[in-house]
Amino acid sequence: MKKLIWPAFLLLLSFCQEKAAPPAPVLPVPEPRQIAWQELEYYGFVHFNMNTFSDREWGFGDEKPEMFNSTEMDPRQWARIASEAGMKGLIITAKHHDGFVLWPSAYTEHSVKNSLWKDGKGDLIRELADACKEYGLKFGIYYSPWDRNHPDYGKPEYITYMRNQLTELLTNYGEIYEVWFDGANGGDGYYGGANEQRMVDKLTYYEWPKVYELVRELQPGAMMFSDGGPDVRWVGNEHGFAYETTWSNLMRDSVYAGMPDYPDKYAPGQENGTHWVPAESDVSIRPGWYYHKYEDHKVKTLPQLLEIYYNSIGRNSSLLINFPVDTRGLIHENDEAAILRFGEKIKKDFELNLASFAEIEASGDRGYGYEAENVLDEDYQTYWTLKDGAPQSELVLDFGKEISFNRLLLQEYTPLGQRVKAFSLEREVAGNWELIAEATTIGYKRILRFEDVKAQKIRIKFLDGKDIPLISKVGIYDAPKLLIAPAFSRKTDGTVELISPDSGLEIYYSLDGSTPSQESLKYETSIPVTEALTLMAASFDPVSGEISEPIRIDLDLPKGNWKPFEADAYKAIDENGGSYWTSPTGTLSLDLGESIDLKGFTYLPMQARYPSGFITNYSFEISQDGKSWKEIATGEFSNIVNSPVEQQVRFESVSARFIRLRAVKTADGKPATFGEIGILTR
Ligand code: FUL
Repeated sequence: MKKLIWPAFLLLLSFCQEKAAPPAPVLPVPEPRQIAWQELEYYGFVHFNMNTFSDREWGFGDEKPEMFNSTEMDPRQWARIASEAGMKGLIITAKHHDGFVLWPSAYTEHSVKNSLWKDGKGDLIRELADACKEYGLKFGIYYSPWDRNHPDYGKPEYITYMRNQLTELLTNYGEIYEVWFDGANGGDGYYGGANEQRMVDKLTYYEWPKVYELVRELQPGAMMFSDGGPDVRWVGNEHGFAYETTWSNLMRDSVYAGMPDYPDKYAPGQENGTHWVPAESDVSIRPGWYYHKYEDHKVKTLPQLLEIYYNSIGRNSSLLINFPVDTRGLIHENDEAAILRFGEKIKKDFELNLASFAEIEASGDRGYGYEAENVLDEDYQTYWTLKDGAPQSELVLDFGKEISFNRLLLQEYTPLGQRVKAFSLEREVAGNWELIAEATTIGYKRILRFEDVKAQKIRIKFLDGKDIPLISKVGIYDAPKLLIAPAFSRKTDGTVELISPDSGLEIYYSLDGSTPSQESLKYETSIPVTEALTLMAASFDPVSGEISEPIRIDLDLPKGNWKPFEADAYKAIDENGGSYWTSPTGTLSLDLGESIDLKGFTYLPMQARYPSGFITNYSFEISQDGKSWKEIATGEFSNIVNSPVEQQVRFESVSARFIRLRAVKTADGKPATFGEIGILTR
């Protein structure tokens, strides 16, 4: 009998116990729509519009609607890929700066209704809205305030036009979760044939308060994005990185879209910011926002995408990754492979929260309902906090046995404001606490990466804050190693350096073309390579015993003794594909220092974002004295504009000390550029 009474009594007590009063908010705090949005974290951008077909980044506004056409256009493919990659929504460029609109707007002829796509009967906004619904994604629109096509741009009439179009977009396509207002605006354009420069006052011209009112009325749940919000702000750069210290608070009234000092002054947010306007990091999966065939080989690599993830979502920002949908109207195979690989890796990194197995103890708590255990569940609504007036505090986690880990994830309960200003992570070593990592802000989510650490007990200290910390989640993870082939670089003296994709991995290599294994040479320091050979290398994880796919690097003779005829042409033989030389004469002549048996040459076109002077037709000459030259090869680099990768030309073996590559023709008629020149002796 006694046995039954005691647990029942305890149960009764817990029902009667009242939850302690919640702490007072630290202002500013998010609106409900912002709280819902922050949980999305990761969503996609689609840049697909007239620029896709004109091969531009910014259209002038004079493009003909007929240029917009494709028979394969498939928004369901975009939505499928986004959802498989783990994204929670998609935002499409409904209208970019060139003014062409992707829906049959009643207010303009510059739209899909006058294109050849589906004989002018298509509505791409509708198709994508439906596809998003089918794949469980939220749907958002990008709308450029700047319109280089519209005759009234710059006049009050255009503001009515903009409001009319927004009304169409926000009433006819179901729920819209984000409305993206671009900060780039004002400048030259077609403007209905006027072909002139039109500047506007970015602060007043668009009558933003009225626009905001309209969006609120038609889509109360929609987040409005611009440099300064009102709901979500630009992170201040286009490479997808937030800041070591990122506040969701912003001096919103001092900010307007397109202001020149925004990135430096306001983008990281301010501790004492007056409004809750969290950061969104936007970045394209390729160099350009729009599709250009010549960037097919420049899709971001897995290590690059991971850097972006940890520097955006890991730093209190959402992440918006762009797909430049191609001229078929599909996400290109390379982009699809990259984003799916990335989605898989992120899933693996956070598969198992080791903290959920720990015993936890706090330096105190606020009372019933705010215990430390709340940080170990996956419920964002429950959090640990303290009695008022104790911003310095700590959590100790005991895993019961030694574990290995390399990630710490923390989340503040932001509905009551962002608070933490400094925190640290330590482990216990022989009765003492040893620092593993420290950082500043947390916000909605903060993730720290560090080398593998072994510990049974760890301590998280909240060192400074605007008030008591409210911690919703502590995550400890052991992210698997990024097991891909090492990267490499070469110096002009021939030395090769192999770069490990992750800490804790070993690298094995061979110099005879064989597939590397643990039995091969182990990479310790740079490898001197003075002859032509094939180097193969792979990364090896000593913990799992797994080895990556190998990379094959075909190396030729070092360039250290080469001398160009013109001094600054060294940039074309510096083993750095990122640098280039522009030749005023269209030729590049080299002294190889000695007579060499040549079997061919290589030409890497310049790799910069806005290329020029690609050689399309060449002549290759040799000389024994550097004075009289003999042409031994001539031809065309056929697809170099669309695919600016290294070109290889082979010929009958010939011995020469001097070589010369001459541009017979360049793609754009501009002076020839040389990214890198090499020889083939094998
Ligand atoms: C910028 C625009 O000018 C680019 O074309 C692109 O749309 C990017 C997302 O925003 O401000």
